[in-house]
Amino acid sequence: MDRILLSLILLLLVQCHVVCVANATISNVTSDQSALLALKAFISDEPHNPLTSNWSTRTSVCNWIGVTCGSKHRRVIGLNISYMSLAGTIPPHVGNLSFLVWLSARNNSFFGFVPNELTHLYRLKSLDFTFNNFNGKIPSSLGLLSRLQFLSLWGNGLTGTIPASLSNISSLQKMYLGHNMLTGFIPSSIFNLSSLQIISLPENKLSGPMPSVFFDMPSLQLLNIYMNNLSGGLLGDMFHHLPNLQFFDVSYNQLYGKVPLSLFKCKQLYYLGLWDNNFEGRLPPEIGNLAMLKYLYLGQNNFEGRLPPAGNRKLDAQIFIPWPEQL
Ligand SMILES: *[C@@H]1O[C@H](CO)[C@@H](O)[C@H](O)[C@H]1NC(C)=O
Ligand SMILES: *[C@@H]1O[C@H](CO)[C@@H](O)[C@H](O)[C@H]1NC(C)=O
Ligand SMILES: *[C@@H]1O[C@H](CO)[C@@H](O)[C@H](O)[C@H]1NC(C)=O
Ligand SMILES: *[C@@H]1O[C@H](CO)[C@@H](O)[C@H](O)[C@H]1NC(C)=O
Ligand SMILES: *[C@@H]1O[C@H](CO)[C@@H](O)[C@H](O)[C@H]1NC(C)=O
Ligand SMILES: *[C@@H]1O[C@H](CO)[C@@H](O)[C@H](O)[C@H]1NC(C)=O
Ligand SMILES: *[C@@H]1O[C@H](CO)[C@@H](O)[C@H](O)[C@H]1NC(C)=O
Ligand SMILES: *[C@@H]1O[C@H](CO)[C@@H](O)[C@H](O)[C@H]1NC(C)=O
Ligand SMILES: CC(=O)N[C@H]1CO[C@H](CO)[C@@H](O)[C@@H]1O
Repeated sequence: MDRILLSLILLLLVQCHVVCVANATISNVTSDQSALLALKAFISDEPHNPLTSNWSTRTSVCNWIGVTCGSKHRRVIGLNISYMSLAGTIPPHVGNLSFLVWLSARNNSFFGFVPNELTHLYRLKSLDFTFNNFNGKIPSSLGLLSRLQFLSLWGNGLTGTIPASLSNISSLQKMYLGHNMLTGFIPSSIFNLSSLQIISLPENKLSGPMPSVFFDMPSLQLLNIYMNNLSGGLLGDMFHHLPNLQFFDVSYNQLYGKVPLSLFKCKQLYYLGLWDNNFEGRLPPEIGNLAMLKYLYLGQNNFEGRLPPAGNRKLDAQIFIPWPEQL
């Protein structure tokens, strides 16, 4: 009995020792500093680069431009280097910023891969790499960032498929992956994430069928798959599970068949883009019940009969793609 207890305590001690040592090696503000200096070293040293003079070891990292520290523990919790005209790669060392909650590097010229080491940032709630030149695949290990609420890789050169692991991020609210070169099917498991408010995947090369929706997603407001290569039909009652959908755009795909009646039960819908597919049949009078509808794009299909009266709606005008909103 005593021996069992003793070995249990010993085991716990050994485990704690291993964990504590592992954490200690990446666990003070000095390691935050070396991670940021590594990042700086991977950014090309142009005259307009504000980090060159500002990120200096003469002052605490907490005074560096773009860096936010926690008020109590003085560790780096936020990094915002958006709109700084920076060019370079993101080194794996960024994964050592173990207290990071948000990482924003929008509108720069970062290139290369999105590093796998970002998955060590298990506190991360927001990852924003909008408008850069990243290439390679979306690391499927991003699915381990279980606290992520905002993910934008919009406007890069990413290839490969959308990893199904993203549907493991149960806190994800906004997913912007538009304007890349993503291929393959849209993983249907994404429509299992009841937290999602925005799924925005336009201007990629996604193919296969439009996934159906089998579970209620009352939070989903925007579903944008404009300009891809989806085929097949929109399945019967999928929109019953999307009662608060406001924006639905599947223009410029290869979809066909009738538009399901359930779509016209989405009372909040203000944007409906079906332009340039092979939809057919008559649009039901229920379309007139969509009181919020302002933008309606139906052209370049095989619809029969008269289009519903325009009212205050923009019919077949220039299509508008909302960019990822800022946090
Ligand atoms: C951080 O830890 C390293 C060893 O891991 C140590 O050398 C350094 O003095 C520590 N820095 C601070 C500010 O505590
Ligand atoms: C770096 O920039 C921050 C924010 O603009 C400023 O408060 C700080 O004084 C600058 N530090 C140096 C060393 O230039
Ligand atoms: C990052 O900085 C930009 C411009 O300085 C600002 O508009 C944006 O809201 C900031 N983002 C975050 C997450 O702090
Ligand atoms: C930070 O990360 C890099 C690469 O992931 C690693 O080689 C290095 O040992 C880490 N540095 C510290 C100070 O923990
Ligand atoms: C961000 O980048 C996009 C694409 O290059 C550009 O159209 C937009 O004007 C940029 N925004 C800012 C504020 O620089
Ligand atoms: C989601 O997480 C579970 C549990 O960690 C794991 O078994 C599963 O493989 C993950 N799914 C994907 C698609 O990565
Ligand atoms: C969606 O979730 C349900 C219930 O949690 C599960 O049975 C099903 O396998 C999931 N589907 C996918 C595609 O992940
Ligand atoms: C679109 O998908 C079809 C198969 O459904 C394929 O034959 C075609 O090459 C794809 N087109 C593009 C531009 O990817
Ligand atoms: C890198 C590493 O081992 N980090 C661990 C530090 O400790 C926390 C719990 O206190 C773990 O959740 C981390 O995974």
